[in-house]
Amino acid sequence: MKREKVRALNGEIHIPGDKSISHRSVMFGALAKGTTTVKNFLPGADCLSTIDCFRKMGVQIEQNGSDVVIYGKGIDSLSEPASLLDVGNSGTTIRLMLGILAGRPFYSAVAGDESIAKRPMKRVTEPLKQMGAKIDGRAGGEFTPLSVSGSSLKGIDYVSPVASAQIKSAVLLAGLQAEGTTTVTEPHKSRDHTERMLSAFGVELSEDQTSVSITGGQDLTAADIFVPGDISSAAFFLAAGAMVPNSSIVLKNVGLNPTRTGIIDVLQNMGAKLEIKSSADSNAEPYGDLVIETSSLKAVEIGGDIIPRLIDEIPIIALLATQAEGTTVIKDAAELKVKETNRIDTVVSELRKLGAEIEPTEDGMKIYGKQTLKGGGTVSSHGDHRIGMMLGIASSITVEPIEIEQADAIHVSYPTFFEHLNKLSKKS
Ligand code: SPQ
Repeated sequence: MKREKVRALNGEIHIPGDKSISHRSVMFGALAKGTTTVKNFLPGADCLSTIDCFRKMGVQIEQNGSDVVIYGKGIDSLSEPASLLDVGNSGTTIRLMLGILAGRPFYSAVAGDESIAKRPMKRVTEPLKQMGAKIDGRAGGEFTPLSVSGSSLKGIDYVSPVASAQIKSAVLLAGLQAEGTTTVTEPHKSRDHTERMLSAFGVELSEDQTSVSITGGQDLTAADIFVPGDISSAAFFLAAGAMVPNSSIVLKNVGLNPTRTGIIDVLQNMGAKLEIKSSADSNAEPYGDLVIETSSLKAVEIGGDIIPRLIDEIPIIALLATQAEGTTVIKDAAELKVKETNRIDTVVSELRKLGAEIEPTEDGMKIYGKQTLKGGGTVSSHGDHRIGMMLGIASSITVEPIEIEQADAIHVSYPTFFEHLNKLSKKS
């Protein structure tokens, strides 16, 4: 796909539903008793994989664009899938689903695409095995394909070495089916959509800073869910609005859960003209409208407990940093190495192709600003949606047009991304 510089970005867009919340709405709706309705569901490839997997376990799910209805009959009604549960590119689907499958009394086999086959699974299969799960796979359960023979589980007190909502959620979902209480403690608090949505489905949890506990044997009751816009998708347009001259963009209904708003803190620290217009709440998830204008930006240092609050935004923050005065340092972000791609390597290699001065470090990167990005060549998403969208935004500021290979990867989380970018763009 060939993309070229734009003169300005102006107008208003509705950011599609949050990916993390959309996955959970289908999973918890499938475990609940009763009819769950979901509005503003994200019909991206990852969330459609989740729907497909639960249909294979006998759950009736109707999906019409961003409207979904799940006819739940309770967790005990899930049935043995007759074929492989294919999660596509979705780490959230496989890791959360493993927590559910671990306690179901049937056999299942789970796998995904080439990227999933490289992503570490022991971070989830190990604690699940400690609870009594029977899971096998390549390298002793580290890599897909994985097989799960459901068994009876017992609660554990798990101290996770990394802040990860996928680990926390998998253990809690197994804990829901386990005897006794299960507690997960993290080094820093990760996104808490599982906790908020389980509460909306009537499950009791107790939380204490970086720990959360659940007692097994609780039933989920169907709920009506409105999914706020995904702040990780909005982040691309927040960055674009701040970097492209003569711009002013309104982003409607963006999720503002404090475990996800690190990008807002970073933009404000960089000096961006960013305003939060209004805010509301749905199923305990806050959201609001954001307004961003062209801004002069300064470098920042990012590390510590803000990292889980913006982990998926680091590719776009790296691009932003090329347009900021000074040197931006991102540290404590080694988790980037085990995402859809090694996002330290792919961000550095693709931004260098555009002419950026950027260095990888063991746990992050250093970006030198302020630079003119020349562009003019071919870059690739490497099959990673967030790299594809970062490059899409980069093309709006490069001097020469750029060719983006594997741009289709964006369908995982934001199928209408280029449509929205074109709608806002004034070409020179
Ligand atoms: O689902 P997947 O493929 O893992 O997606 C990513 C993304 O960029 O969209 C990660 F690559 O988001 C994760 C996120 O990084 C989604 C997620 C969740 O919904 O629970 C949690 C984060 O991952 P982790 O490993 O910190 O739990």
